[in-house]
Amino acid sequence: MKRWILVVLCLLPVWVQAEEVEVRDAWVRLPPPVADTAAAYLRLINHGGRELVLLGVRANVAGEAMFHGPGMRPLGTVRIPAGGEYRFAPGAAHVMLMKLKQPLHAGDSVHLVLRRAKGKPIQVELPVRDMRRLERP
Ligand SMILES: [Cu+2]
Repeated sequence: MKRWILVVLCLLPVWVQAEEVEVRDAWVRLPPPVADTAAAYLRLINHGGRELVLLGVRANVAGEAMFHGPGMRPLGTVRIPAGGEYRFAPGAAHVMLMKLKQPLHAGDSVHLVLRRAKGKPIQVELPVRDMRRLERP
């Protein structure tokens, strides 16, 4: 019985973090073959009771990554109010992946690490999607 309680306590911090921030609609747009940049999109929903502040981002496939607003304007921090959400979406804010280390292919998986002002970083897996294929009639 005691052992079970211990297991539950060990799992709790991970569970709390997972419940606090929900990630949806996460994907990377397949860039043209010659490009060394790509854009990543995702929705972050803050179910927690306090503001979520993101200070930066890293990606396994990119030498550099940062938050961009519309028109490629760098965003220092991203703030998501308690109970609110933030959308990185085409035509709006996005996560800019720069200095790509390798060519991306549709179906590849990209790993993002979002650094928070407080608490553990948020880890996200994003599939690479070829929008040209989807937009074709
Ligand atoms: Cu950009």
